[in-house]
Amino acid sequence: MLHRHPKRPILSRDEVPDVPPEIVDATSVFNPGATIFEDQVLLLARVQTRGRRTHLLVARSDDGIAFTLEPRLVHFAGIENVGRTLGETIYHVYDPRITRIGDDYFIVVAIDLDHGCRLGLAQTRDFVSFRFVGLVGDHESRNGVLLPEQIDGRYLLLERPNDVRLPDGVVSGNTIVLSASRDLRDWQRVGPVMTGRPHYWDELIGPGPPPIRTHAGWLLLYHGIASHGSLGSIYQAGAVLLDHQDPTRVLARTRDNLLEPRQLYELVGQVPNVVFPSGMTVADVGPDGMADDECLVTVYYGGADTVIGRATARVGELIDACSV
Ligand code: BMA
Repeated sequence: MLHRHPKRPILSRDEVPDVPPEIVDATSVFNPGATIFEDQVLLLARVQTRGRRTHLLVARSDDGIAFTLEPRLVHFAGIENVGRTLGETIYHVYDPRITRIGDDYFIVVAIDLDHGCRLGLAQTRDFVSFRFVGLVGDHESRNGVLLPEQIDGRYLLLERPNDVRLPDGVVSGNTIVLSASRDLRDWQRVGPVMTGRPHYWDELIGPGPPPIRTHAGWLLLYHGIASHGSLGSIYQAGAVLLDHQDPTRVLARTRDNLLEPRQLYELVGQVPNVVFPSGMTVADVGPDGMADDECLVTVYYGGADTVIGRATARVGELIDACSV
């Protein structure tokens, strides 16, 4: 359904530039945010070092296949205040989802702090300087993405609060919820959108890249986790259609996953058996932000927490897959 590009993966540690002393001989590059910027495909890639530190780097490409990573660490100006205010250390900032609204590019990230994981929001207009806007809500959460449109004057965010403690002690979540804000600072929970399906491929879930507007509703990719106890988990990708005016309403959802770990670089790596869709671009979207069936969706995903893969599908194919 999602067709992998023959250059597999499209980015790996071999292409990560050294940025000494922070990055030297990087371990991995994965889970990128993606957008179109100045007629290029731009990724915000998560780079992990041999010290298990995480940095975000910009990568650009003319064709969406051959990427060059810039030898510069992305810094969200003001993020240090979060640690100071909470009296906690910021350990990692990762898994960015980029949403364009007008001239602004908003980036939702996961932030690992002493007490757990929170969502943060940053903004840029040039991908050179970035401003930290604030934390999203006051609860533990991971995997958040802003919708590309305001509805009734409110910004909307799909997120996956971390409120399930797994038998191994890891805190995760099985429900995607919708939150709303008028100023991007004060967030209110609107309601649940969808939950994981126990015993199947998507027992635990989290939203992927920004949803796209189609005639059938918001088309959202999400990741689903099948847990196999001490043998670990399998991360896969699926899709769901949400009502345009009320995105808490699920209209249709893929029965099966659309992308699962099959290639060696998805099966083997730092965390085996992971495809993690975090970035997406859509070609030929209309001026009203609407993608028709023929529009090509390109997904940039993390493979085994080690590399970046790329897969494509037509909007119509993804809509059809939701309705099976
Ligand atoms: C999730 C996140 C992702 C990661 C995935 C698989 O909980 O931490 O960053 O890709 O696990 O390890």
